[in-house]
Amino acid sequence: MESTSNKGLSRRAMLGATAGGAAAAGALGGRLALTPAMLGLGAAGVASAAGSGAARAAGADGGIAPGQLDDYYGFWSSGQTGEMRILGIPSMRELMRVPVFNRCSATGWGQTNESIRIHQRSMTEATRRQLAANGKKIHDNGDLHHVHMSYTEGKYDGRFLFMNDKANTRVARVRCDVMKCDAILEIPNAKGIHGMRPQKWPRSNYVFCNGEDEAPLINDGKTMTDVSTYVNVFTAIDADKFEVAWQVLVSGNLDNCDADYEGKWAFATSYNSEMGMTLAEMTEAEMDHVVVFNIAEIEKAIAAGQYQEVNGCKVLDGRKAANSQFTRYIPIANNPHGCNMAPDKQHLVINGKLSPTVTVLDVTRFDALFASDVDPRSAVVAEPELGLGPLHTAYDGRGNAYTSLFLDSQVVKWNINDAIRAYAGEKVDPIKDKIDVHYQPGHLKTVMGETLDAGNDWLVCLCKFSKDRFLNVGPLKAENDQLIDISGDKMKLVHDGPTFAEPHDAISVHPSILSGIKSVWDRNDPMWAETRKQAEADGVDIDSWADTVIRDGNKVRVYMSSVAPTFSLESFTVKQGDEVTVIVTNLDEIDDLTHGFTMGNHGVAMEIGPQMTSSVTFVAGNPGVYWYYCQWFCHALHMEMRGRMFVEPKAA
Ligand code: RUQ
Ligand code: CUA
Ligand code: CA
Repeated sequence: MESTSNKGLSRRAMLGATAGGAAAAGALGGRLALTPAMLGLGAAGVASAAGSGAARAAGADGGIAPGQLDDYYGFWSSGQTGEMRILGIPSMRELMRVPVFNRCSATGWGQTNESIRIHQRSMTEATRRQLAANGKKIHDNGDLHHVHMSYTEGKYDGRFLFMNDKANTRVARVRCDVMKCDAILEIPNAKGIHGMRPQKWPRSNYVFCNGEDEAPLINDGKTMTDVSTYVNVFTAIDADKFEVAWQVLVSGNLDNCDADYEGKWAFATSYNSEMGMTLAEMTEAEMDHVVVFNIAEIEKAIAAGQYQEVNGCKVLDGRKAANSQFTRYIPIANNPHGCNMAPDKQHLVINGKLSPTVTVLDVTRFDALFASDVDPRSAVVAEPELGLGPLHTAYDGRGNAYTSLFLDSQVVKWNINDAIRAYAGEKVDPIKDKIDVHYQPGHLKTVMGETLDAGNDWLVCLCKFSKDRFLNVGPLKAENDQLIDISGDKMKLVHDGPTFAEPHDAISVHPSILSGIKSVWDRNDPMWAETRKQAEADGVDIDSWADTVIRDGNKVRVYMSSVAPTFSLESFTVKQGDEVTVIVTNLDEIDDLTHGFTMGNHGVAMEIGPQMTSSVTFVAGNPGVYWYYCQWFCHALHMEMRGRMFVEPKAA
C-alpha cells in the first residue's frame, strides 16, 4: 500500500480560509449566521410549547405562527415511499424525512457504506443471494405502514422508533437521539410484516410483528399449491438486541396488532381465518377472529426449550389444532382491521371494516379464557354500531374513542363506557359526534393517544383520498392528513395537509420526551465505527485534518475532511476501473452545518452532518476530469466547495 498526502490546501491555509469565509458568510447573511438562537426563535419556541393547543385552536395552522415551535412531534409513516417523516403538530408542517427502507438521493441512505452495513447486518443468506443475482446489495424499496415509539411503563420513553416494511418482511429501528435508522431486521419464516407494536409494559422488551401473508413454513417450492401447508407467523423481536426472540404459528392470517398495559397480552386481528386465496374465499365466513397471545406462557415454553428451530428462530405452535396455552381465538365479525388498546388499561377495540360495528373486549377477562373452557366471546363488553367501514380507533384522556369510517368518510366520536352500558341494555347513545373528513380515512391519532398520557387537544385523521381538496396535479393525487380540534364537545376541522404516498399511520410525542435529541453528532458515534476501524488500519486520523489517499491494489481509499467552504483535497487521482471509497469527515461543529459529497456523473451523493463521517464506494468511470462538490448549501462560498477527481486510463 502506498500513501500520498495533501494534494489540497495546507491545514493552516484551510483554517484561515474558513475563518475568513465564516465572517464573509455572516456579513452576507449566510446560513452560519442564521442560528435559531440568534433569531430569538429558541425562546419564542419554548414559550409556545408551554401553551395548550386547545387554548388557540383557531386558525389554519393550529394557531402556530411563523417562527413558533409546535406543541408535539408527529412521527409519520410513508407507506410505499419507505421513509419515516417528522411533522409538527398542530401546524402540520413537515420537518424532516428520515430514510429507512428507501434509497435517498439527498442523504445517500442505501448507498453509503454505513447505511448498507445497517441494511445487511441482519439480512438472511437467501435474500443476500437473491439480491446478488439481481446485481444488488440491498432492497431499495419498502412499504412502511406503522411507526411506534418505545415505551417504559405505558409511556413513551424517547429511546427508539420502530417501523415495519410490509414489502420485504422487515422491521427497522430509528435512534431518537439523531433520528437516523440504526438497525434493519429481516424476519425469517414470516411473510409481509404488517401490524407492528412495541410492548408497553414494563418496557418495550419486545416488538410484536404480524406476518400478513400465508406461505409454507418451509418455503422451498415443494408444497406451493398445497394450501394446507401454509402458515402465518407472529414474531416477537428482542427490541434491544434487535433479533427475533420467538415466533408463534397461528390459524388464519394476521393484520393489525397491539399490546396491553400490563405486559400480559399481545393481540392481532385476522381477516382471513378462512385461509382463502381469493377475495371470495377470504370474505366467506361470517366471523373471523382476534388472536390473543399469552406472553408468560410463551416465555415459559421458550425457556423450557419446547420450541422447534426454523431458520434460526424459536417457533411455537399456537394454531387452533395444537390446543396450546399460547393463544386464544375470539370470534369477531368478518374481516376486522384495526386493533387498538385504550389508555384506560382495560378495553381493546377491534374495528369491523365490513361490519358497521366495533367490538370492545375487556382484557381483564382474558385470564379466564386461558384458565377454563369459557366462551371466548365472554370477553366482549360492547359492540356499538358506528357507521360504515370502521378501520381504526383513537382515544382521548376523557374516556372517548374516535373511529375512522372509511366508507362514510367520517370520524365518529363515541364514549366507551356508554357503549358498555348500552350493550348491557341501558338506553344510552354512545355516539357523541360525527364529522365529515376528506376522504376515506384510515388511521387516525390523538396526541399521545397510544400511551397512558392520552391528550385532549388534537386528532389527526389520515385520509386516503384528497380528490377535489387541492389543485389538480394529475391522475396521482396527494393524500390528505386532516387536523381536528377535539378539545370541545364537537369536533372541528382546522387544517388540510396534503402528503405524498402514503402515510398509513402516525404518532405524536411531546417534545419533553425527546429532550435528548442532538444537533451535532458525537465523533465516536457507532454509525461509522467500522469506517473508523478501516481508517485506523490505514493510519489516518479522521478526527482531525485528513487528506490522505491510500492505494491498496485496485482499491483506493480517499480520506477528506470538510470545513465550510472547502474539502481538504482539491483533487485526487485514480485509474479507470478502480474501486474508490471516499471517506469524508465534517469537522464543522456548528448546528445545522451539513455538508455533502456528490461525485459528478457517477451517481454518488451523500450527507455529512456536523461532526459526522460518511463514506461511499464506487467504480471510477471513463478517463477524464470529474468534479465533486458539496450539494448541501452550507456557506456563502458553497458553490466553490468542490474539487476534481482525475481518472487516468488503465495501464495498457
Ligand atoms: S393499516 S388503514 Cu397498514 Cu395500519 Cu389500517
Ligand atoms: Cu459544504 Cu455546501
Ligand atoms: Ca374473512
